[in-house]
Amino acid sequence: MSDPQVTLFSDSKYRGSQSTLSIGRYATGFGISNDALSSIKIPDGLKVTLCEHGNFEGRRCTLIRDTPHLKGVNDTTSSIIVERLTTPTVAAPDWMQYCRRWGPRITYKSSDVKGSIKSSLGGIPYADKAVDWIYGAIPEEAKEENGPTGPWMKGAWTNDE
Ligand SMILES: [Ca+2]
Repeated sequence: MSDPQVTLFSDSKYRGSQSTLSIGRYATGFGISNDALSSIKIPDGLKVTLCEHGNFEGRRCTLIRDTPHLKGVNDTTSSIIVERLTTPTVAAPDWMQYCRRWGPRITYKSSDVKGSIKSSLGGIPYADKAVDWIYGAIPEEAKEENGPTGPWMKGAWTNDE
């Protein structure tokens, strides 16, 4: 069997300059420019870890299949690990490809949220108290974008590169 390789592309949809990598650790360079990686082809059985900084530092994103748009981690990769998947590929669920916390992220200010609840209540008596009560009832997780969301789901990145 030939050595499986991943292919990196500087543009989305497998365009731009490209580079192929075998299994290994690429601490400082991987054939295309630093902070340029935009799409990647990954054959079955390989796992690719993209790292935000050189020497595998910074935040990481793990991918196990072809990814035409890196979205939240677009143009941020500075080092890469290519390794064999140790679990059967067929068992790998979609949520493997999540990359929350790296890339753009929206945080809502509690004062803004309260303000919009207040305006939707239209100035009823005791609105301030009602808003505090309603806001207090919202679970913490809902007040911030904290959950894992795959790059496919993320609409924040619209450009190709
Ligand atoms: Ca790019």
